[in-house]
Amino acid sequence: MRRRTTITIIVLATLGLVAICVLFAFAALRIYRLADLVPVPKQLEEPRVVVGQELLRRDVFAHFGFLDSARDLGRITDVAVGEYDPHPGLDVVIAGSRGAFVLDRNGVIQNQAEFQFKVSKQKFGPFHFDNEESQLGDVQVVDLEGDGVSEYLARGSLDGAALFDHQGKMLLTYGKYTKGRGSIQDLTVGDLDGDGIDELVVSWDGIEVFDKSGRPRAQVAEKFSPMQVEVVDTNGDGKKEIISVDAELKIRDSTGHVLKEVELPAYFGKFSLCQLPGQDQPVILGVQDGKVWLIDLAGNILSQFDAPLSKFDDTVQRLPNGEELHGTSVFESRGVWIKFTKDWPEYLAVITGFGPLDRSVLDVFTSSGKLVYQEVLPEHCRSLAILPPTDPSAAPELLVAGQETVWRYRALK
Ligand SMILES: [Ca+2]
Ligand SMILES: [Ca+2]
Ligand SMILES: [Ca+2]
Repeated sequence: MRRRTTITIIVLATLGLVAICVLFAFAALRIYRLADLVPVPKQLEEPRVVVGQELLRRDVFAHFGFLDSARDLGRITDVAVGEYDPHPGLDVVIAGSRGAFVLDRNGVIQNQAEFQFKVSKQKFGPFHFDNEESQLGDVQVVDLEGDGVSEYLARGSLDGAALFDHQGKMLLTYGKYTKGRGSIQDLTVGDLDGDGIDELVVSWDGIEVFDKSGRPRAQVAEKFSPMQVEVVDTNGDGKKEIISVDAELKIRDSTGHVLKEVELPAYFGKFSLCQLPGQDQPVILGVQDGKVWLIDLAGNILSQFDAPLSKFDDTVQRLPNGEELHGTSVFESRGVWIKFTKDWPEYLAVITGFGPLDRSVLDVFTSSGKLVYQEVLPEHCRSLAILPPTDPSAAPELLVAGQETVWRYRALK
């Protein structure tokens, strides 16, 4: 009898353990595959080249799979090409939510940084555990002093925004969520006083400016603060201003006070700055209403290119906790002008991402807005960069960064 009871207890305990494991696995899977909860619109279901198969060739520059190096890198949020580590020579830096890799031009890893997050003590019922504060938003490659050694800027989320040095050591963090204040909207960097060292510009209940070490410089309190701020010289006088773009372009001086507001014909939540060929000042690039917009820093519309596959009905999915997911609105877009070969004109390559979808669209336009290449990519892509050739007479390549893969495009001739 006793033996049977013991066996029953063992069986029940094993079953319980298995059930707990299954539940945990399911929970982990749900978090990782959150994107799967949002229906992919028909037009984006199948990753494919839609237009211009004969124009460009794509291959994998680097891949960081879920089981290998992705643990050190997290999901990729930025790719940058330039002089970014102490060894001379061109670097390709790939930054993710947990760290960054420096690669050479052939995609060979040179070194890596693992971000050292803050750890706080959390209490859950009778249990205490360490909570790693890694919800810091998209990470961007920056160089605060222009010394050719990269730093990493996490632009802010529930655990605030943060700066990491080249080795991944946390330099500062700011703007963590509190019940009263919410969390920081955005943190960006830029040299506002022209001394060659970047200042930090924060959007959080207004605009705050700090020096590189986090000492306060200026503050303007406001009820609503912009979702995104950037630092750029808007009028060509050599001094940089702070800009934000939503239903209007707002230009502020280096202390955060508004200098100028220009109404825009569409609402842009996120935007990027894009360098026009042969011009010093960048322009604002945004994708909205099925079009790629280029807007100069005085607020003039320069062009609107039709970007089919960037506009869908807003599919809303309700999660069990009541949270709504807006699946298919354009979330963010970035663009670069690239001359794929000596004989081709400059093309504008734009990568567009959609909320939490595992898809992006790469559009390549001529300067008059003709779509010459279009591809649906199987990952959420947030960044693109130009890889210049070693031999100046050769052709550059385009790098496009998805969450796990960085692809390389070159001209097919
Ligand atoms: Ca630096
Ligand atoms: Ca400065
Ligand atoms: Ca200026």
